[in-house]
Amino acid sequence: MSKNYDRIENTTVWSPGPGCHGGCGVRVFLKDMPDGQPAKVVKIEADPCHPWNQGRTCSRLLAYTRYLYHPDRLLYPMKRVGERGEGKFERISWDEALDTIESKFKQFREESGAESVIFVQGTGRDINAPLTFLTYAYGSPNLSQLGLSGQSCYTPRITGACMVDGTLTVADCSQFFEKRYEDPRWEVPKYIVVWATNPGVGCPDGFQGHWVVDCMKRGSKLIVIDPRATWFSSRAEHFLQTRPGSDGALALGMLHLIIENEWYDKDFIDKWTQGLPELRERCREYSPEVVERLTWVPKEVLYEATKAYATNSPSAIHWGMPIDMNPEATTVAQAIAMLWCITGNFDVPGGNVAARGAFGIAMWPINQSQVLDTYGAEFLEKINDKRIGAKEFPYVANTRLYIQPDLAVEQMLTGKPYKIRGTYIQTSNLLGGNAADLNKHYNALRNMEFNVLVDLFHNPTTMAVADIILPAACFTERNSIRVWHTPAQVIRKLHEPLGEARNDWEINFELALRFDPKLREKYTKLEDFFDEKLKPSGHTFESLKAIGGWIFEKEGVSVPYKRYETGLLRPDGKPGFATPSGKVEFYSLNHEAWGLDPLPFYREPPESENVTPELMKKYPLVMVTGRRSPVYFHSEHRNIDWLREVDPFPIVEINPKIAKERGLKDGDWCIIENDRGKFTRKVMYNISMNAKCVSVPHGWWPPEEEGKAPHYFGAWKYNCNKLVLSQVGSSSGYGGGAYKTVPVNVRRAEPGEIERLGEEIR
Ligand SMILES: Nc1nc2c(c(=O)[nH]1)N[C@H]1C(S)=C(S)[C@@H](COP(=O)(O)OP(=O)(O)OC[C@H]3O[C@@H](n4cnc5c(=O)[nH]c(N)nc54)[C@H](O)[C@@H]3O)O[C@H]1N2
Ligand SMILES: Nc1nc2c(c(=O)[nH]1)N[C@H]1C(S)=C(S)[C@@H](COP(=O)(O)OP(=O)(O)OC[C@H]3O[C@@H](n4cnc5c(=O)[nH]c(N)nc54)[C@H](O)[C@@H]3O)O[C@H]1N2
Ligand code: SF4
Ligand SMILES: [Mo]
Repeated sequence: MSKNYDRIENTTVWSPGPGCHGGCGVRVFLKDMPDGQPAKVVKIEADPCHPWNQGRTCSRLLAYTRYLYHPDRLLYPMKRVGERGEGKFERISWDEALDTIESKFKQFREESGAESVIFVQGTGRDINAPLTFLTYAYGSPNLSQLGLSGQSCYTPRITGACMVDGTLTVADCSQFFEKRYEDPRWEVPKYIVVWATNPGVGCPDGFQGHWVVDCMKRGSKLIVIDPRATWFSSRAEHFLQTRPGSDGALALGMLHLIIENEWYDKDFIDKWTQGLPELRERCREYSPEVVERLTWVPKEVLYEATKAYATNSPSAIHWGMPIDMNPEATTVAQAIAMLWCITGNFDVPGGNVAARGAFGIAMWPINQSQVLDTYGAEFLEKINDKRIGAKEFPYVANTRLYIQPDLAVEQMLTGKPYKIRGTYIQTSNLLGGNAADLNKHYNALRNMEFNVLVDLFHNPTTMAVADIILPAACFTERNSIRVWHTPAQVIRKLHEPLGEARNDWEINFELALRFDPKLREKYTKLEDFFDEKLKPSGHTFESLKAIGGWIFEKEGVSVPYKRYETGLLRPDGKPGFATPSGKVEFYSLNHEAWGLDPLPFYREPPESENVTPELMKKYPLVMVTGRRSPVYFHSEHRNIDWLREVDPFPIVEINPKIAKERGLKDGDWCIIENDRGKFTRKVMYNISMNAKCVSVPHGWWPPEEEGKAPHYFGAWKYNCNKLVLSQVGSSSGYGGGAYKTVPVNVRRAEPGEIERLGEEIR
């Protein structure tokens, strides 16, 4: 058979299309086309020589050609010509689109200040750097993942853990070394705690699930903490089947057992930590009996699992986003970070290693001190003055640069303390799956004078609120760089984009130069910016491309281990940790200074059996939303035929016992409801589900349904977020989006009820 491609090129993926937190090295099979047409991608596969994924990848990547060449892709800039919701858009030129955005946003800036525009991203695809660049060039303090209640994805874990050990860590699966498992410096973790994550399905947060499997093949045993059975739990030595939202109590219970049984690392504690006596006192409130009641984990199971983790070094914990959706999530993150510190598993081979970008490269300023370095004190002061939530919440004011999203949506509705007039939304589908409290976000966005959306397909958000839509490019259509931990990698453009789609980076770069002309003195083209960032690696964009596209740091900040001994963890270069005391803080001096509890503690979910027992009588089941599907990324990919075939329906996973009690058979369409609303799902029996919980995947809006108002592709029929609270869930300002602990009832649908569901937009 003759081959249907002309050449194979290598590059790195970081969405679009698979929908990912990125990193895979891939091989792209290209066919050159006649008459100057863009080369065609005929096939794609994982690169077996790339150290990150070593030939492994996901189904969404393998279906890439169905995404890139999908007939519904947005290929030209468009403006709305009918009423919002009518679905009438007209093609316009890039010049007209960018001129309109420039003049509207400049008008808002002059009349109401730059803070009157909120810049919105979804999860961390290749978007954090370009959006931050644009936001600050325009001058707005309001950078956000609007809709994501409590900023409850990674931010609470990162910021909470920083209070303890001053950094972000990940389970050590040898990913910081080019030779990976063969590197003699690395050790196999004896235990890996898989805590509130299912990494095989989603490779979340730059961590690949197959790395855990690789460690298991080399001897690692598992401890899994999850309310649901998963592939990993079925292979675990200890499976702690928890009550959703109770991870804080569990972590404190583990700390209590470790301290009382002296299963800790005494040398490390004496030399490098402070606050153990205070922590010990606090943990006494979390006896095994109390923890069993709060978490549903039998105390014997708790004891054995804790002992296994604490007395077998090295061992590692890898955690997932449901931690962020716990009430008071930053303090839950604190407690878990204390576990890897107290047991001496911090920055040791096979433990939890400090995760640094290769060569110390930071693509965008993440925290206050980096803003200070990049933009200066005056700018930092200015944005802190107006940033939504900075006055109310110490973490918003002092740690990461995102606003408090639950306050932001209120402000969009009330105009208090100042009016928000527009949004720039890039990589987020708020109404199709992201935002808690769907109706509230719908009304807030409709209340804006001008919304810009940058996306690849129409979705409920573009339909309901977009005034201008800009078409974004797929990953083989664009240049970029990725330095999320290691290695430093280039993403290379392999063919011209389809239609007039553009790289998000190029779009934002051009707008940024229009809003801040001074930037033109520094950069003439986007690659100048990339070269500036890559400088510490000794490479330019082109030279890194020429050597194969990726490079590891040989020695320096991103190379483990025990960097607290060598001064690589602190900005001043002194040994120790980047905390106020320079030590691991079991008692947080930052918290003390900010008026927060210096010690970790547990809070109940806002609606739960112990807080709102009356409500639980009416809605006795806990809906845990958002477990990931291997073939979808959030609200994407329902239109990709190869993927949809695998997971065709919006389902609810339910224990057959409680389904039968409600007269529901496997495959029936049911109603799921609480006082905030109702939606429908197809019943799927799952005998491993706890009989008090149901599991509902999020992000469902079938693209084949009607897009215009009031249908919005069925968003109001299937979107579970109608029932999710949007309210501040943490005294720090970050965490506590109550997506995993929603009281509901499940019942049979009345005749005609499902058809009417789309009509109750309020
Ligand atoms: N009920 C419930 N809701 C949840 C969650 C949950 O667990 N339960 N999880 C929450 C979490 S953790 C997160 S992070 C959010 C995620 O929320 P979002 O990131 O908003 O997720 P998506 O629904 O994938 O929306 C992304 C949109 O951007 C487009 N897009 C994808 N890549 C690009 C790109 O590179 N450039 C541009 N311009 N557009 C792109 C896609 O077509 C899509 O329309 O959802 C949250 N929502
Ligand atoms: N295929 C695919 N991959 C993805 C995504 C996607 O949409 N699709 N989304 C990406 C994004 S933005 C994120 S944030 C990550 C999320 O990925 P993860 O961090 O892995 O989080 P989840 O998939 O929400 O949940 C993982 C497990 O936690 C369990 N869980 C639910 N609630 C609780 C709880 O309260 N406590 C405990 N201990 N466990 C709980 C769930 O049952 C599930 O098995 O995935 C990323 N990767
Ligand atoms: S496996 Fe993960 S990083 Fe690799 S292409 Fe798929 S989603 Fe992206
Ligand atoms: Mo996320």
